[in-house]
Amino acid sequence: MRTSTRLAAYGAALVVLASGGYAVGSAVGPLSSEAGGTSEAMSSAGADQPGGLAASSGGYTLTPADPAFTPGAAKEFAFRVTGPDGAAVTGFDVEHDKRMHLIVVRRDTASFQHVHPEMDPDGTWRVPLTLPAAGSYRAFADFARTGGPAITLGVDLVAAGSFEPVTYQPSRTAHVDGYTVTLAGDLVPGRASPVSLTVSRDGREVTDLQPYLSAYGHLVALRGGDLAYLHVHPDGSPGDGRTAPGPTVTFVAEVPSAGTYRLFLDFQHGGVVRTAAFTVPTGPATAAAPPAAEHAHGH
Ligand SMILES: [Cu+2]
Repeated sequence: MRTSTRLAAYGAALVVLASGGYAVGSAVGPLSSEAGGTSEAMSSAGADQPGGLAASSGGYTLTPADPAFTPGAAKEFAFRVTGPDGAAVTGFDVEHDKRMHLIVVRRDTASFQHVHPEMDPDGTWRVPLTLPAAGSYRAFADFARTGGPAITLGVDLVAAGSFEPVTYQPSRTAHVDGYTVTLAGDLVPGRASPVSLTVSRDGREVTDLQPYLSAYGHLVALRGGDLAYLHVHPDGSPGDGRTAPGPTVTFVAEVPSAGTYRLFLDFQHGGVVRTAAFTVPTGPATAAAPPAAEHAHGH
């Protein structure tokens, strides 16, 4: 009983957040103080507004065939993207090696998946997907229509059942499968901020990372509170003569507002893609962004 009460309370909070996110995405309704930064970012650079807050943006709409899952049970997840004319879009550009990137995160960010669906000729995308545990999830479709701008649309998925939301304290070190990944650099709101991630295993720096999605790492940043999805660009690419296969991979992130962000780094080594997760509060907006090579914090 206690669990279901907690779940109900958390669900109510999610509804508030979700509707707030929708208001931001569609630029209507009262804006909370937290949404102010987003509004500012929107008006100054509409194309750079955070993605993923709405199922529909710029005339494009993401529609899942069935958003309901059974926890732990694999199923084929299918969805379409319809365009301004209402028809399913079938022409997509390749970005980071793929025409469609699907990121699926539990709303508390305790679970993160990055998969690449395949498209049927009629524009239906399909991918095997398992929601590992009960909870409300956000699915982000990151794509560009042929010749069009990059767009990220988001929809909620659900795996029915009780769950306890996880909270995260700030952390710049991640441990995954015997690897340690440390993050250096500050996220400064409104400013292109270099972020460096250094990978080691058993105390030794890893210098033979393998390219994954045309880079030595793929980084996704999500804003705490509303899961705004932020594009993060790798600084350099394999084979450009200045980018080494580890131990350090550098990205440039521009976050739209102060807050705490969850960062997920996908990296490939030994033929396996692993994900390292970080929890990073933004640095003071008045401070100059430190060079990436400096360790801003002694963690
Ligand atoms: Cu992808």
